[in-house]
Amino acid sequence: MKFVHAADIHLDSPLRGLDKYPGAPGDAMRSASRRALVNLVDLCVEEQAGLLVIAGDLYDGTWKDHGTGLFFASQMARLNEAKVKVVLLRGNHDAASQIAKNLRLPDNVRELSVRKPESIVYDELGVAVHGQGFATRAVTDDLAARYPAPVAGLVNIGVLHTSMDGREGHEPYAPTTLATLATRGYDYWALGHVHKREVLSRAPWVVFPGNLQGRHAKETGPKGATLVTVAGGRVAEVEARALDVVRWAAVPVDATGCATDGDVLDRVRDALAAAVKDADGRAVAARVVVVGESAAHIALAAEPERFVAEVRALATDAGADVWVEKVKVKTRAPLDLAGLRRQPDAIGELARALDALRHDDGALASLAAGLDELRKKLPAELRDGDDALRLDDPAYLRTLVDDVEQMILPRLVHAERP
Ligand SMILES: [Mn+2]
Repeated sequence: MKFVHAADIHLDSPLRGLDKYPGAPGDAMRSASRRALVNLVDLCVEEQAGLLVIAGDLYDGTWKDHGTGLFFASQMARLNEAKVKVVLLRGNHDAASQIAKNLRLPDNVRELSVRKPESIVYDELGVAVHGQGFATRAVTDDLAARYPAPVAGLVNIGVLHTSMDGREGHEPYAPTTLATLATRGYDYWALGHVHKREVLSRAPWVVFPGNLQGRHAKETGPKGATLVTVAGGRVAEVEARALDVVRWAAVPVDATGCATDGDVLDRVRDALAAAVKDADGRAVAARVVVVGESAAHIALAAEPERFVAEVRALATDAGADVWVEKVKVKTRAPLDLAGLRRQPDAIGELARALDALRHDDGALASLAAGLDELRKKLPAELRDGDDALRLDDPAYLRTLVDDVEQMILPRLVHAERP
């Protein structure tokens, strides 16, 4: 008997940060979560799995319209025809309190209660499934501690939406520990919530399958579900299967030694080609980060918009489905900073002032205070999140000093000795 463990499908949620530009593959990106779900159903059918377990956050939140629920129901009907049972429970995103609309699902689908832990026994599969879903968005109790006793003679699967003992970037919901899970005496813990795949234990098996489809630039690499083979009444094999249709890729490009921006573009082209190859025919959403000490720095820093446009044009020309989500230029000029700071002229004075600011916590704090009015006027997406302009944070301002140094000094030096 095989079963498939998935979680965090976030059906119909958009992929983030993919703005439109000419030639960008828009349709492929918009339908990604649905097509990944189709891949999940295909996997269950092809592997003749007896059971699909979905460990929460099937939906991203309440649906815009019934289309989302109807699409899920249609895929569950395909599993019903193939005689695949489905057990799901609600996570923080699709907690009972979050999803107002109701939906009739085919008979093969069972939802674990949100009121108390319960067990569903499939004698024909030799499996008992235990779990409790989220009634409200923020469940802070250790739900697993009250899960039912295992059923003797069956393979016992615990389903839980949890942050365990804390995972970076994830809300601390239904926290628990490996020790608590082990006391339940189950064979396999099918977890959800954490979007990065992780096998926490092999005895018993405790697995985050990761989300089905990466949704933003931090969710790179293969995404999918976990295929579990049961033999002789125990878990015999656990394997990751990639089911994503758009692969997020971090594409680092080292511009060290490049003489011109054209040389850098050649390296970007090669790096994008490698990312496309890694994605095995999927569409790629790429974040290109150019680093290194390079004479091309002045050209890149002088007209960053032009460079970004050229990178995107190059991705479009490549013919593959590549979406350049963002281009970050973090190159440095081949400058003798220490030498510049010793110069007795105006450039030397500026170089010294920037360096002094970097090391002066008081000055950075008063700069932060001076920028406070500006910070309050920033739109929300620039005040929070990964790429926020944290103008109230002296450590962040210190990184801006680095940027300013690399923006101004090379051009002044270049203007003096072209
Ligand atoms: Mn979640």
